[in-house]
Amino acid sequence: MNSVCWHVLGAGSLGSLWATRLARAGLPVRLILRDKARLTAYNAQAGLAFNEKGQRQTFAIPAQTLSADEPIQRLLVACKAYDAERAVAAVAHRLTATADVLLLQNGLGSQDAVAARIPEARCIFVSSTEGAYRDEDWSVMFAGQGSNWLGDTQHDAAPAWLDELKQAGIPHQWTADIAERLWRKLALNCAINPLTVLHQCRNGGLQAHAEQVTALCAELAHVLQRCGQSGAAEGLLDQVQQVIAATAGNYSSMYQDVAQGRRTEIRYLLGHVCATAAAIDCAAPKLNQLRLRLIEHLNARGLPSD
Ligand code: NAD
Ligand code: KPL
Repeated sequence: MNSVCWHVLGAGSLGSLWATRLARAGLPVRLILRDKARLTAYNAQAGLAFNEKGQRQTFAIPAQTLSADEPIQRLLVACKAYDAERAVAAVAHRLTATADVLLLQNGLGSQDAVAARIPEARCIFVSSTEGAYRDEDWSVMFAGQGSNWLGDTQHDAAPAWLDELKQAGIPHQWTADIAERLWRKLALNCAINPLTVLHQCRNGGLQAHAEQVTALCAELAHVLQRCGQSGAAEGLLDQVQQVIAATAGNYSSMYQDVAQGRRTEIRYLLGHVCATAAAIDCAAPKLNQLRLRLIEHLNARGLPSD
């Protein structure tokens, strides 16, 4: 039987990381690019490059624009959380009646917004702890081993195509509770990333602000418990301290976004926790204050605060 084509929407860091590994395994892949200009630029290259441990391999993955008319059976949405809904809306008419849509976005909020736009499709949420960045256009550096947790909030059964991820060497695990995974990563990101921006430090620099981290974790755990995510609250402070120690020399992704003048995913991280707390009448003064300080910091640098 012929394999179903993987349409990868967004040829950024994670999209390229997935697309090149799928192509390396001989699986059919198509990149979906924003417009004709991007398609022309891509077609002028030999393909998409994958770099790992000093080795570089280029894959001539065919590409198309959002407005191509090829039907989509399996879509990997690999843009930022703030772009996901609009990007999916642009290809919604191309999805088949039984399409699977994988959502790679960090944080929470964008996945439900996308799922509401395409009620017929099976939406699978992914929480990724892999790391990648683009060293130049159309070239991705695999920067950090990790895994991909996949799950579906509507159906428990894992899709048969998970074997293709194995074939492609994409580390993954199916979970019956993807919401807990996403909430836990969100909490971790909320406890670390905004403070690294405000204190202008690497993750390890937060060891000098241990009291602030501890108080924030206590409030995050309280909100998680109140919103029915007790599992994600368990051992949160310990995990945050472990991540701070293990990544002490690194700059958080939000720190890097701000330093490079890029929009952050604040709305889907701190914004989502604060909105959830407000919706259930749960006091979260430290998180709200942190969010306001971060917004002020972003505004002062001319960056969007949503
Ligand atoms: P990125 O900015 O490198 O890539 C996003 C790509 O999507 C860009 O190339 C952008 O041009 C494209 N895009 C946006 N709108 C589009 C549209 N309408 N049509 C076509 N393309 C469009 O982002 P990334 O780092 O790959 O992150 C993607 C998601 O994965 C984020 O939510 C991020 O937090 C999460 N994540 C990233 C990493 C990482 O190491 N990069 C790790 C874990 C999670
Ligand atoms: O995921 C991260 C990020 O920088 O976004 C870590 C390293 C866990 C810090 O929150």
